[in-house]
Amino acid sequence: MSDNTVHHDVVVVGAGVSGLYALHHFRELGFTTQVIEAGEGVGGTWYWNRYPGARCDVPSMEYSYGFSPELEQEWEWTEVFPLQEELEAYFNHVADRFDLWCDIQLGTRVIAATYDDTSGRWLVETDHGDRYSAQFLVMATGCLSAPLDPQIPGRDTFAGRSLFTNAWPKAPVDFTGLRVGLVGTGSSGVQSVPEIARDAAELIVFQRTPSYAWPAGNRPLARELQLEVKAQYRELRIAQRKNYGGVVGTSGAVAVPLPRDIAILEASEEERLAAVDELGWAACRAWNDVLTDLEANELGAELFREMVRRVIDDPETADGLSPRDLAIGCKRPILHSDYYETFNLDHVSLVDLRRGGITSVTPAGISTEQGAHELDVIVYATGFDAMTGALDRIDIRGRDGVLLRDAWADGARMLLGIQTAGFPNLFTITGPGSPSVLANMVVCAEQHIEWIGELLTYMRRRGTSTVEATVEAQDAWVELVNEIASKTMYTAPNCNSWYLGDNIPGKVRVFLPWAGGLPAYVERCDAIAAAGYEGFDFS
Ligand code: NA7
Repeated sequence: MSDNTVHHDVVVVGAGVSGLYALHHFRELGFTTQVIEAGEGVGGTWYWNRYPGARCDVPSMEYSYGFSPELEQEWEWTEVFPLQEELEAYFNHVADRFDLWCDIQLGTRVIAATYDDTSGRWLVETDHGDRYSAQFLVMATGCLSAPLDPQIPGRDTFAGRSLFTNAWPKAPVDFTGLRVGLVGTGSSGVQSVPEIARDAAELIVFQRTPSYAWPAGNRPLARELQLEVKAQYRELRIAQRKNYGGVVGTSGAVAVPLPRDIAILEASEEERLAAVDELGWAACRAWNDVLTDLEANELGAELFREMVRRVIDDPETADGLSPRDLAIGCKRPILHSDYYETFNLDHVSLVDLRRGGITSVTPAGISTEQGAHELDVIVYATGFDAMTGALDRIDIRGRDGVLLRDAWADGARMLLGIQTAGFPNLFTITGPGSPSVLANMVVCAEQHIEWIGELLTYMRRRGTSTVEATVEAQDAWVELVNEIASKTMYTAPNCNSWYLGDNIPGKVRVFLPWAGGLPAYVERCDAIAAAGYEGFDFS
């Protein structure tokens, strides 16, 4: 290794939710740690996705670190579901408070990481030509951080302004008087539509697949409620790890309530419609069979469409916004504020691409098989190459020079979503095969980092220098991940989602996260550690 290589115990890639805590925790354990971050600031998702209306769909008081009781008490949240700017401020505060900045290199992208068999160390290279060597490499690169290229012909020819929700400019964007086209109706599109419509002269939403979106019921966080939660934070943190999604539902924030003990298949049409009268948008999921039986799911979907018809004035727009041939529970539920209501405004319209897709972007705007639309701005809310994208974009070479993306050519294979065979001392925070995107990301990140921290301390105590998942344990885990997913709506026959990689042309179709819930996952992690890290090889 050349002389300008900087040596550390741990290199962490990414200064988002995971990377910040990884730095703090590993440093506390006595490991010298360096974080490398592509953005010019910290916060990861909450740094890049600064589009209007960007908001977390987990309540603020639960989407926060539990490692420091002082931090929990001093930080004041203002809303039940926090806006991007509040989250970005929170993560900046964390970096200040725990003196993290000195060990974070901002504005630097890791382009390659190579394991050296002889020294048992990772050599990490950046786009600035820096070289770091580390015993342990921790990829805190995020699950939704590699932007998808929408690959629409002519995209670069547009004469107006093109904006991406997942790389939004820092300077405020003024839509006043402009004709705006928005492509994509996942969470990012759904959140930004009402905000852009507030100022734009015209907003045209280009929708390929209608979403199931539920009103978030966001509101200011009352001081008394905040104090009440703060008084019970210790119990809350324990309860989070015992909850399927790591969200207990404090702050009264339950947008999608738990199902009642009634089967929709046994309900009459009057009873189903009465549920809509009573529960509104929640009615479609309020039955115990909707997420387990496809026929029941379709009956639930019809109740959702009934709500769309009740809210949307124009029948054609209502039909366009109605999901069809798409199971409820296939994709991540979307929470919104006034999304559907926005389509009742005169200057907002929907282009339902199911009736004819986008053919090209032209200098003037967007052309579809249904006609052309002249625009001043195009907003792409087209999503991410989820879970594996950020890892695939770095040349990560393990034992014998094998590239991680080649090792995963038939789908990502990891043990616990933490390690992959053939890549010693490489760890992934919230990687494929862990609850990650199906649970509260902050809780998942803390659990992973603490588990890895214990493993590193165990190795230091025993004087071992490398750890690596065994192929057998990894295969068994991947099989279990698939088996559990196969029993859910995530893999229903009519389900296409980024959980499965369906949004990326050519990506192998494999269900990526662990759908068995956080408690079962934490139990497995703890049992493996208690058994001397069963399934991992040490040398
Ligand atoms: P998503 O949920 O992946 O949504 C992307 C949207 O963009 C989705 O509606 C896509 O339609 C649409 N899309 C993508 N490419 C195109 C092209 N070429 N033409 C038309 N429409 C397109 O990403 P988000 O950023 O909204 O949310 C990601 C996650 O962040 C979300 O699940 C939350 O967990 C937070 P499709 O459905 O593929 O037909």
